[in-house]
Amino acid sequence: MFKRAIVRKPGKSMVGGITTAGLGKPDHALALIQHEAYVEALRECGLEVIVLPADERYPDSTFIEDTALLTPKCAIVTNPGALSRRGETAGILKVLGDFYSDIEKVREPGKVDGGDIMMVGSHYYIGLSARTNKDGARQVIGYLEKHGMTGSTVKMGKILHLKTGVSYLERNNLVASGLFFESAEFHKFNRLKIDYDESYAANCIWVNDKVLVPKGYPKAKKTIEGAGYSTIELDMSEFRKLDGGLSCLSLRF
Ligand code: CIR
Repeated sequence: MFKRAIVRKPGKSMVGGITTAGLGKPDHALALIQHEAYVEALRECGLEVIVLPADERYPDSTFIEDTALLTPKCAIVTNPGALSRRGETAGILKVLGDFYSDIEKVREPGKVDGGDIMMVGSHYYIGLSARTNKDGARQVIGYLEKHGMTGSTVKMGKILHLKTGVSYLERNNLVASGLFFESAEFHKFNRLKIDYDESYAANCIWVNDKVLVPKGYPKAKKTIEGAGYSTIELDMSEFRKLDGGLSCLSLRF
């Protein structure tokens, strides 16, 4: 069970965030409304939500998941793969001191985005993407082992982050789209398939036995509810324009 989440409000500078989506520029005012609904949903799941102010210096800083990995035993601050996002880690480092006595740090030449790390109990799958390299994964696995946990790497195709295509929903259930559904690595899980035309919904989050799903993906919602979860639908249109999904907007711990 999670007790808390850390989020960062989207700043006006988000219109200049990194994107490959081709969906146009996000509307900041609408993004703020969607972000508030997201925070409300986390509260509904019983979490205390720490809301950090917008940081206009970093257009992508609302995607706070990429800056750290928060485990029950230690926090690991990442070294984000995109140069324009490197400075985001200083902000999270300050906040984590209130909650963790053991804070580790990924260092050059290691690169890691938190969106590439999926927690399954005390094991962490780390996707090797354009944002996360082998050295970064090696450092994360070293820190995990130091604190009695484990990690392994996952090869990936052309997809932004590991959790863009696969999400663990506890109780052995894993939603997966595309190649991840076939991946031998994940055969041991009860795999819930997300169709290609709804692949954005493969990024969803389990929060204390509810699942937050993006609005507008009815087949995915039905599949997840069919596995026994109650869902909360959230409109993510403005974050999707920046390649961001539900998991990216918070650090849950
Ligand atoms: C980026 O490209 O870094 C942002 N525009 C989107 C980050 C999404 N984060 C995530 O999936 N964890």
